Amino acid sequence: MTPRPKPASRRLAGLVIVLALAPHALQLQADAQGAASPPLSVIYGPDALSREGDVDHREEIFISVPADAQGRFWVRVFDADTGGLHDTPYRRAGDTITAFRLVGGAGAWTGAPRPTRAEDGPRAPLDAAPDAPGATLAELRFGVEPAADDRWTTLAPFTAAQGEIVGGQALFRLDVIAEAGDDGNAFAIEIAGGPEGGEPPAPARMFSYRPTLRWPGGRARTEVDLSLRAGAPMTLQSFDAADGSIEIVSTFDDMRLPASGQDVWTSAPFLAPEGQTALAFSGGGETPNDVTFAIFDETGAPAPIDLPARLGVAPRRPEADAVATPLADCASVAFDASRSRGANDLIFEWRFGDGAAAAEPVTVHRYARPGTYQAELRVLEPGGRPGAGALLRTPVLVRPAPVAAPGGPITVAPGEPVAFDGTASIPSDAPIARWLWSFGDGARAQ
Ligand SMILES: [Ca+2]
Ligand SMILES: [Ca+2]
Repeated sequence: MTPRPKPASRRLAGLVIVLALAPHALQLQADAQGAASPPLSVIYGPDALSREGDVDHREEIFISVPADAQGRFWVRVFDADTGGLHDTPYRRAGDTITAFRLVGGAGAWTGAPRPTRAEDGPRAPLDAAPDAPGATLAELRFGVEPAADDRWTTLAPFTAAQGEIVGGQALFRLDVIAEAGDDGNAFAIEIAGGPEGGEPPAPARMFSYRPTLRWPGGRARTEVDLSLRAGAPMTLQSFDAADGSIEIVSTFDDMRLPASGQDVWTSAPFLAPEGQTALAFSGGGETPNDVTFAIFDETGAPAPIDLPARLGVAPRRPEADAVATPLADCASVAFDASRSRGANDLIFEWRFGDGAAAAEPVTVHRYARPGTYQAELRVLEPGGRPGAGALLRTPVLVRPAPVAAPGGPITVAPGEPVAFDGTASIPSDAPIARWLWSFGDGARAQ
């Protein structure tokens, strides 16, 4: 291993690069986005205890943009420093050095080692991850840096052509490495259209396979989006969630998963739900609380976790209200969801349990065959965020209709009494309770 230069000189080198790449980068101002939300990614120096929640002192964040995107993208980091606001100082506060290294070219994504399942229980020491392949496009280091505290710093620009091209996407890797010290460095990354921010020239996605994230305590919770195949068996493995709450929030359902205790790995199997899905962290024995986690599929491959994390509160779901009323022909049922509550422009979906569906809040459905059906009402607020929907299941019993048998044609003279016999009628699944006759001349009997 080659000896590392002293942190101070590396830091200086980093700032020189900032100046070279972006003349405006040091005219730093905390913008509205930065001021509104604390940074939720976190990394601890190698001398920190593992019960701070960071097992490898390293974050690998992948960036994906369309391979044919024109123009320049800019990687920006909020609160890149360790000190001042947002960070977690320890014994030797201010000794922590964090490197941010943007990597492109062959191997930037495909060559990066993927996390594997750890033994559940107390942490086994993780080997320091070797540097993954790829071409270094930019590298900056930060220690205590008032110029980078509580504000955005521009790391570097890149173009799609500099990435690793896979399936029409250009992929990059941002290695965030805590090289020295024991403090916690909270930060956030964004991909912008210019050195001062703004929309990128094409959609840019960021994801990680085993992020370390924090949540600040109180009612606020930290959420990340997941892209899972509905119904797939998955396993969430978390480390040091300090008995906080971990929930899978999907369009129609919340699923609480067992969280890890302090300084241990815990696995939690679950079935991927349908719809927009997020993972939400809150509560627990530490404030702020930091967790490292990954989600594995049945083959042991890790699923991408979308970044950046966002801060939210538990979503207010609409309330589904479903009434199913059998109609007189026995085969038809009136469905009424009109008393559901939520946004004014609620979207309704009935699934009647026989394969048919309808999109009106009030509707009538005729079943082809008697039987017991599980009707489902989905009520959805527009926008498709996780937690925007409510689902209600209603059993529907469609009874076989009785068959009336009034007897054959009868020829009689006027005034002559006629005997009618309906006893050949076939009951449904219950005895016949009443016979109603109408004789065609206005007279009725029962
Ligand atoms: Ca700071
Ligand atoms: Ca920081």
